[in-house]
Amino acid sequence: MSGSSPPAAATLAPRALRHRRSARRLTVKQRADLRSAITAAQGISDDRGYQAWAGIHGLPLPISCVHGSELFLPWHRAYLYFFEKALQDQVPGVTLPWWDWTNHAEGIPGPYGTRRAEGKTNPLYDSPIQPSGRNNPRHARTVRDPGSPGELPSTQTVERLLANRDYLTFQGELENIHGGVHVWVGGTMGEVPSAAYDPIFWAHHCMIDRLWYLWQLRHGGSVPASQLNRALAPFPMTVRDTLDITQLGYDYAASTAAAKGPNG
Ligand SMILES: [Cu+2]
Repeated sequence: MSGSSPPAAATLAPRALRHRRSARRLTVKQRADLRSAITAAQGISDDRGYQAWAGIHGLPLPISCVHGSELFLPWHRAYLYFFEKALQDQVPGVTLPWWDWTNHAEGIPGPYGTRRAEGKTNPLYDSPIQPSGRNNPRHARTVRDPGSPGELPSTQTVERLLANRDYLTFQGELENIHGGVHVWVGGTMGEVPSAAYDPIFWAHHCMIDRLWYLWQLRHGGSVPASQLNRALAPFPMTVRDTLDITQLGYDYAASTAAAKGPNG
């Protein structure tokens, strides 16, 4: 964690909510802002930069991400929160979009799918991988090998998921669905040690975070009391700090959040 990291969310005064939007529905300006923020973060070689943020998840060691545990959703919520703040330090107001992979009309969403955008290299298409972050020493950049869009999780799968009342059951099922999408993207995304270097990692996890939020809206669900004070290292947050996204200063775009449905 950077020495200049913001304080824990619980100590921050409430402020205007920023909306995270579907990657497919970004305006031209929102796309451009996102590309600018990622490009700027890629240009920073210290711990505020893209490579350092991607490296927190996996390589270089320690591998901090939490999978297969009760902390899967809270840990990744904290991770996205601080990464988004790092992007906002570069381009004020920018937010992470989510990839609605239940829309089978396309696989990789448009802003992430082309090598070039607006006449320049598209920083959402791929990313360098710092030498210490390479799972395979020969892989200096992220690659993808996506399946066909129809193999992605369906709206019915998401509906069944959201119907779970029990938090831990819900979380376990969501993590499984999430893992399938990592494998679907393939290449770098298919390997935990390097997955977060692929720019689409953040849009995928934003969708996971949004599904947790939709579940929270539907079930008013909290997590088991025994979980609340667990720390989410290396982030200065506990599980409790992650439960209310409006306290964290963001929301999912109103039209879709209000529908409480899976369609972004
Ligand atoms: Cu993941």
